[in-house]
Amino acid sequence: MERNWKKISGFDFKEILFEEYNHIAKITINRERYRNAFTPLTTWEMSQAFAYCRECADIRVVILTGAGDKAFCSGGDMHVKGRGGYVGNDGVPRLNVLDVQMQIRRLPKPVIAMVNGYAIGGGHVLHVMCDLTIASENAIFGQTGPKVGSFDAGFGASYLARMVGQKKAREIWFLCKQYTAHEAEQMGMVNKVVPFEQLEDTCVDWAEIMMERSPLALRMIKAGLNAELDGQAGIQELAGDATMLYYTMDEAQEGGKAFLEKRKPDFDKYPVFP
Ligand code: S0N
Repeated sequence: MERNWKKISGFDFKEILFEEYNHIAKITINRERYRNAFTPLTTWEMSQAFAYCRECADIRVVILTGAGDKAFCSGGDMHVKGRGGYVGNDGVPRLNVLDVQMQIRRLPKPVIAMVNGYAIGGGHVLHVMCDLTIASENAIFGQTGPKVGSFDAGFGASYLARMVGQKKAREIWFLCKQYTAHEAEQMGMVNKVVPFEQLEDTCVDWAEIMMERSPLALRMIKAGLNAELDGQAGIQELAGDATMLYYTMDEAQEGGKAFLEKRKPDFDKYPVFP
């Protein structure tokens, strides 16, 4: 189905498209010529788009994808790989895709990877970071790091291993083979495989189903699933959500009010659940 994706205004992005339809934001890496490899500018723009998605209450689900029908993302752009990272126009080497990884993980809304072709290297890690992955039948998955002089031993290794198991994760990294969409689905890192023509429809359908669910319930589930794996940082995320909820309650309001009114707070009037 043809959808009227509207450009989200206020940004002058050069390497991504940032669009919205029915409370769904779509972030598209727009470097088709290079199989949607990312530069420091691409990842900086993605960071800004994800920050907007976090702040904007109207956005309920995010879809991450790549332009065209050949690639989701082929990782860091080798043309600008220098010593210490990927070098932008300012001459500074950066690994700022790591910030994008964290933004996806901490976004209190579902993120769907819409994998429309190659998800390779750092591009593979990006789909791993997303909450759900829906892939077209032509999608190809794999890591290449040890073949091309890089590696992602962070989420790209440990979170991948949680998904596919330690043996498979080691195979993926040590051999640098490529896997079909169905193989990736069998390994547990893809939720659904569909024909290319149905890819966007399926992602939007899934987004719309999730939008019928309680946003706060989804937020808490995501934080809980993260917390199990993320140690103190995961507990901080979950605890932050608990604090946010506490602040919506009269009991928390009473404490602040009492301070400002220079009296003792009366917490006894609020229910205590077993
Ligand atoms: C994706 C592949 C398999 C597609 O093959 P296909 O369809 O045969 O197309 P090609 O002819 O190969 O490509 C078309 C044009 O696109 C260019 N291109 C493709 N990928 C890249 C890329 N990654 N960088 C720059 N250009 C790319 C081709 O060069 C070609 O251009 P022309 O027409 O001029 O020849 C195939 O293209 C492929 O294997 N690509 C390389 C994939 C790869 O190895 N990617 C890994 C890159 N490294 C990372 O992502 C590392 C991540 C990382 O370093 C990291 C780790 C930890 C923390 C942070 C980071 C970080 O990156 O920030």
